[in-house]
Amino acid sequence: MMFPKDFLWGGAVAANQCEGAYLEDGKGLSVPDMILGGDVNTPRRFLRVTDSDAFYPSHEAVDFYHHYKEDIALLGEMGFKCFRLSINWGRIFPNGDDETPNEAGLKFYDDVFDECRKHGIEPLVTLCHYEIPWSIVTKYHGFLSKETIDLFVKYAVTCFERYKDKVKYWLTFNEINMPCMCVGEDGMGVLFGLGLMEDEDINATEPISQKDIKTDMQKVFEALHNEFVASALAVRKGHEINPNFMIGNMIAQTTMYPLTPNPEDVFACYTKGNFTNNFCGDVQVRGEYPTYAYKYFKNHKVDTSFITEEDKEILKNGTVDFYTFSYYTSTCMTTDKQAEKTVGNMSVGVKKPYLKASDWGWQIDPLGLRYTLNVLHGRYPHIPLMVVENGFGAFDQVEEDGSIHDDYRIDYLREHVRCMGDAIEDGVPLIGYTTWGPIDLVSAGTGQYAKRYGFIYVDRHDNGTGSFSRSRKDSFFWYRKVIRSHGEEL
Ligand code: BGP
Repeated sequence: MMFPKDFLWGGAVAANQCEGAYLEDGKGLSVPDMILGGDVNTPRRFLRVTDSDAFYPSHEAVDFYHHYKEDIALLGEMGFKCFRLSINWGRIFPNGDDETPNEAGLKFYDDVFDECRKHGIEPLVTLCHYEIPWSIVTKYHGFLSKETIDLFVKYAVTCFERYKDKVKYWLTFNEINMPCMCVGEDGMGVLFGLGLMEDEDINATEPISQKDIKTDMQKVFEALHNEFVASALAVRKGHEINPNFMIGNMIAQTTMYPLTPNPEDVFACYTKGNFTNNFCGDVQVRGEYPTYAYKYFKNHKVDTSFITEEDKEILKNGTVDFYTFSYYTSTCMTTDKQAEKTVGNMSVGVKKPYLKASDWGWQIDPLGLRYTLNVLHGRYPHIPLMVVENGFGAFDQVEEDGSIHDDYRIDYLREHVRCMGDAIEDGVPLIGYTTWGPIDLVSAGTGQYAKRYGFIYVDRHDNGTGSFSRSRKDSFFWYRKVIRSHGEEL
């Protein structure tokens, strides 16, 4: 195995999926606080929080807010070199447009980063992992408004200045391409990513299923453009504050293959994959909109006058230092309308023959990760890559003696680590790997506790029972061995 000695082995979480304490110490509401739980057969629903006693997974999540010391100590015990986590924007600016930041929120992350350093763990911080303050949705329609660019930059600068000596690695927006996958299909992805929602839906008094939340193509791409601008401005400011910062983008990667060698399938795959997987990365790495994006907009009657000359200049001057992505699954493309659909990380496509799938239907394709790394390196040869999410959501069984034998998770991770090692040998400059949810947390897609990714089990269940106590699964010991041996012992 070819993993470098300074490889950033670790895990990744998002504030809204692990912290809980959703109104504690001055935090304001943010988007996920409005999304009810679901399951593999029941889509999540939106309902603005009233006094309802409905189940909102983010409100308690796994209570990392009160367990962070214990959790980070466990990550340290596994030998983590890196811990990816997000700052919940609403803890810092509870209403999004507050004059001054909330000191209690800033202090919390100071403590978290200090705790990481104590255990020799490098934090990798996502500034916005679907955590747009709710007031920005209601007052500004999320990133549809130019004012939100300024609000984000102010928030980013506040974090950069406060943590400039504690955090080196930053990501601006989690899975910035999510709206490209969801537009016209799933309004929850658009709400998560852009904080964009129609007033009629915002004010609904009955829950709205994620598929029924309305999305408007013109508005989605205008808001996404503003997000690109906000990201580029933040990159620029960050480098002014600390020239050593490494600031990256983050893409939800769903690798696509043509279902058949029929050129029609090959071309359908190329155009779809290019837009969903590559478009945002091209803007953030190369600093300009690619020509195929203009073609897409033309085909979908999106007026692109929002891409001004001034904004083009900003994009050019705010390109990222490294490219990061999530990778769970792959999919196939075909022009055959009868082919059986598959599911994945909000992705659309059809089932790939040959592959097994998780209980949530996400197909398992480790070699696809090696392929993806090689393709990405070919596309952006001058910057390092990092896999910042990968993992296996599964039901875990706790034995009478408290042990958890999660061989299925180990099998999944082992094969993906092996393929990353092969990619490094192929010449890919891969600098790190953070598995998704090293501590069990609530799922973003379904809102469940039962869909577990962790090396560390959290005793909490969808029926509201459980003590939040933590315990080590078999995979905990396996990952510790992998890190200790620099990927030699799998
Ligand atoms: C990514 C998100 C994460 C995470 C992961 C797994 O899209 O960045 O927040 O949740 O997918 O998805 P799920 O939670 O639906 O299993």
